This record gives sequence, C-alpha cells and structure tokens, in this order.
Amino acid sequence: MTTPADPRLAQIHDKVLAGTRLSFDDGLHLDHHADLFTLGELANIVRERKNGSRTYYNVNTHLNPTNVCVYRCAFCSFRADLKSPSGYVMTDEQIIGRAREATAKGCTELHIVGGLHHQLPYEWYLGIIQNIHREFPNLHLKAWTAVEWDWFERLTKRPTKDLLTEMKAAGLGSLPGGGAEIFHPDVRSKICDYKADADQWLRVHREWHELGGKSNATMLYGHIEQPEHRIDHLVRLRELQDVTGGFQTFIPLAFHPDNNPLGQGIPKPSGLMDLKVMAVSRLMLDNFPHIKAYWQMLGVKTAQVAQSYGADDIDGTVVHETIYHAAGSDSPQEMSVADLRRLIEEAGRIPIERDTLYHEIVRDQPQTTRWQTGRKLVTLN
Ligand code: V47
Ligand code: SF4
Repeated sequence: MTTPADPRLAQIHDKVLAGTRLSFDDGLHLDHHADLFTLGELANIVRERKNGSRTYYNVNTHLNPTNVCVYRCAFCSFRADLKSPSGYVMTDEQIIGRAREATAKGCTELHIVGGLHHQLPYEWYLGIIQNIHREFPNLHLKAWTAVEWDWFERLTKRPTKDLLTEMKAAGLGSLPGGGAEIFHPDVRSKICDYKADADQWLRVHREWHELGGKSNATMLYGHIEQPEHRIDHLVRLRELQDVTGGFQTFIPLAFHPDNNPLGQGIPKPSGLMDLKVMAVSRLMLDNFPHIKAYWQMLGVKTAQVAQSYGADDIDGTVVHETIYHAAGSDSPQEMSVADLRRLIEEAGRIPIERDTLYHEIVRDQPQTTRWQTGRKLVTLN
C-alpha cells in the first residue's frame, strides 16, 4: 500500500507495518480521520499476519434458558419482566432437548446466556451445566456472561472465582464475551446502570483466565457512545490481555434499535461504521488472536466484506438466535455449513471449521457426527 498523505496517518501506517503497538491517540486518529480504504488495508495487514487467508467458523447453536431479567438495559429487546406474558423459563426437558437437537445437528458448541431471573437460584444455572454436560460431554458449553457471574456472586455471596471453579468442574467450557457493552462510566451509566461495571466485568474474565480458561470479549457500538469511548474500551481489553492472554476473540456488536428504549430515534449503524469499527478493533487489539464478524448481527453481506477489514471469524451456523431478532435483526436464524463455506470462499478466504478453542475440525463430507481435532478422532454423542 502507498504511504498516506496525512503525516499522522503515515506514522500510524509505519507503526502497523513495523508491528508497533498503537496508542490511544493513534486509535482516535484512525477513528476520526482515516478513510475506509486505508483502514481496511491496514487492518488486513494485521489480519493476514495473524491468520493468513483463513476464516474460521463453527457449528453451534444458542440456548437462552430464560428471558426474565432483573435488569433493564436500555438497549435490550430480549428481556421480560417477572410477570410479563412474554417472559419464559425453559424446563429441564426443553433444555436437554435443545442440547440433544444441537448434538444431532453436529454442533460442537452450545452458547448459553439469558436473563437474570428474580427468583431462580444460582443452583438452577449450575444445574443446566451439570445436566447438559452429563448427557453430552463432548458438547462445549460456552456459558454465562460476566454480568451473569456477577449476579451469581450477588445471589450466593460467594466469590466469583469459587463459582467459576465449581462450574468448570461441572462441565463449563468457556465464557462468552457478552455484557461488556461500553466500559466507560459516562456511557455505561446511561445504557446499563446497576449491572456489573467495567471493573467487575474485567475481574470475572481475569479470574477465569487465571483458572486456565479461555473467553471472548464484545463491544456494543453505534448508539450514544463516541469514538473515545470505543478506543477506551479496546485499550482496557488489551491491558487485561497483556496480563492473562486468555481472550480468544473480540466481537464488535452493532446496536439494533428496534423494540428497546435506547433505539428511539437512533438509526442502525451504517455499513461504513461496521467496517470502520471492525478495522480499528483489529488494529488496536494487537494481542487478540481473532476478530469475529458475527453474521447474525452484521448481516451476511457485511460479515463477508468484513473478512477484508480485519475479521478472520464469522461465528457459526447458530439456531434459535433471539437477542438480535428481538431487536430487529433480519438475518436468517440459521445458515448451513455449505452456505457459510461458500460465502467465505467468495470473499477470497479459506473456510476452516473450528471448535470453540480454535482447534481445526475436519469432517467427512457430507457432514457426519465424526470429527477430528488436530490428529485426535472424536465421536460426538
Ligand atoms: O451483551 C443486546 C448485545 C450481547 C442488543 O462470545 C445487543 O462468541 C445489539 O455477547 N443490539 C450478547 N446488540 C451476545 C454476545 C455474543 C454474541 C455472539 C457471540 C458471542 C461470543 C457473544 O448482545 C449483549 C449485548 O451487548 N445486545 N441487545 C441490541 N439491541
Ligand atoms: Fe438483562 Fe442482559 Fe437484557 Fe441487560 S442485556 S436487560 S442483563 S438480558
């Protein structure tokens, strides 16, 4: 690529080529002044340095055991009040049925998150992990956001590290990246006051990493936050990653404005903003191995283009997505492996199926329930 004419941008360009860490001010300059092509070219350098031409996907499904929630995050279209007719709590049979369905479809991962129910004890959440793991021990359970862990601590008065240890023994595989929203208190206090704050969110992930676990991180953008809040968020994540190295993937989440109080008068982020946030995230998070363009949230087309703007992961087949569909997402509920692979190839990338921990999976075609992780042949239930 040619050196940008803007001298400040030229400096940043040189830093990226040299693999030198970008500062908070560099990030802000990129967000304010870099054109989309320059951002894409720079982010793609880092993307290909870390992941070559590979784009990862997984075969997964979501489980949201309840939507009843004590909190009222202003952006949330998913939650329901305790007595609301739209509130639900899945039965043990329904939950196990969902895990059975996932396994039958060849899923390697179940992504489990939900509301913080006013009346259900911590043991209910623990039981979900125990029951599914007992029946389907090869299904990776990526469960409970840091906000949920913080809630469990409030419920039990036990330290989160104890709870994480207990649930790990019960079959918990990793932590998803939800609940991070925007860390900066000026924004957080307006969009999700009361729930776990930045320090609590980061502490839960640090403790999980100290136990040897892996986790993801997210950022909800495109609402009332400003570029400095986004860069602050990225720098805080990068600082924790320097200490623990436990984050695998960063997932920027575009705000969906339908059916929630925050969305009144706020349009969906544009495609340009989606790609800009993706690229700046790739450039700032120099110690994160992966950046995910979550197709359910970005839409299939933007997720595909994002593979040239820093992203190297597109998430998975996903069935039963409810959080974004409640907020107006018009993406399909599910995508076949063949469609995922085709759209990755169309983007000029090599599709690689991965498990949650980024081990490559090689399946016989057509899809069967036998898969390989590295050299080890594993048979799913
Ligand atoms: O924390 C809620 C977001 C998150 C809206 O770890 C919204 O692999 C946009 O974290 N518009 C939960 N976003 C989902 C999540 C996630 C998704 C995919 C993969 C992974 C992973 C994690 O969804 C919440 C919140 O930030 N969210 N409402 C909305 N109206
Ligand atoms: Fe509850 Fe999560 Fe929705 Fe916030 S985002 S209201 S914590 S379900």
